[in-house]
Amino acid sequence: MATADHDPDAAPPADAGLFGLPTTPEEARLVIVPVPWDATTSYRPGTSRGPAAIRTASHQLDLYDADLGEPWRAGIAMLDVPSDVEEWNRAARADAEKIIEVGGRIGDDKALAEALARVNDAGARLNRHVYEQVDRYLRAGKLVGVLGGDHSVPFGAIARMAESHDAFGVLHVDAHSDLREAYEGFEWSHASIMFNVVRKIPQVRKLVQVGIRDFAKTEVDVVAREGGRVVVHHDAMLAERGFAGETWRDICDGIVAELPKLVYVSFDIDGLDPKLCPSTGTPVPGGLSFQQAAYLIKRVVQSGATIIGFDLNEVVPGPDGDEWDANVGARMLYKLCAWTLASRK
Ligand SMILES: [Mn+2]
Repeated sequence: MATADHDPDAAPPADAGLFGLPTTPEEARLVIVPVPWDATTSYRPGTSRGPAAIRTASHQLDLYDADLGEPWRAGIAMLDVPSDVEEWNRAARADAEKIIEVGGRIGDDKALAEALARVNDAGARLNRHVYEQVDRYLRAGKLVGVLGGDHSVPFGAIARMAESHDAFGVLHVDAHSDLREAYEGFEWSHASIMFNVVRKIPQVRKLVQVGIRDFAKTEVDVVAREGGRVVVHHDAMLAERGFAGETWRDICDGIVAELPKLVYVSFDIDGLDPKLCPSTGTPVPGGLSFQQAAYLIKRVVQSGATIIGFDLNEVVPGPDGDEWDANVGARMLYKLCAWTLASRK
């Protein structure tokens, strides 16, 4: 069945694609690349199961959007969850657990040093995989979003964006700054994604972080060293401005004004209030409401900026088949898809 014949009011079959759509990657305008990866998750693993859980939960969504009408009609499709990546992840995770157990302090233990080297190799391989997937669909003229997996996942996607765009900004919604250098020794740690982006991708002219509420002194030092290239909107400060009477609209427009006209969105679900993502790996109290986050994305597009790509990560399905985390993740994914499509009209 073609996208145009899809009935959004009918219950989709269990084997339907993302959002219950029949759209194939070939006919889609926007392709979602699922990456089942949580090799270096330090606290609670499970985000490797995020893409499959989000696809299942997405069948429950009503697809009419109050702002944008029927964005799905443009064609949105998610690739199959790659089983080879699942296998690399299992192997890397087994090695990583030995290192996490000793808090990354491997000393002169040769076996641990070898395990660490294998984890770092696996991270580099994952980066190549994501790069190649994104490259393939960009070359086919598609828009691309990446669905993690932990927050190490999008590095290859952002690196690929840098080949198409000399200068762009990253809007980073997260509870964490992710500016740690090789956290626990893992060069490609989920907690190091933005450190790696800032260090290795000069085309990222601006990194604007929103919702940050758990960070280390070394990360504050990275922000200072970058001298304005990295802007942090701490969750507490955003809340305080609201308490003082500033509107969320004004706050969002200030955030948007800091970004270049080309924007990549990196969205960690734990940037939201943890009641919206209780199973995520590293939850922190505070955070954005769903509507605050969706409105921020909307203001980016309404400002005239273009969303060149995005990722959504750190969604962990709940225990015993609880769908809440994946339900919220599917809804945020739909918002990201819808506004990305709208910005490219
Ligand atoms: Mn985070």
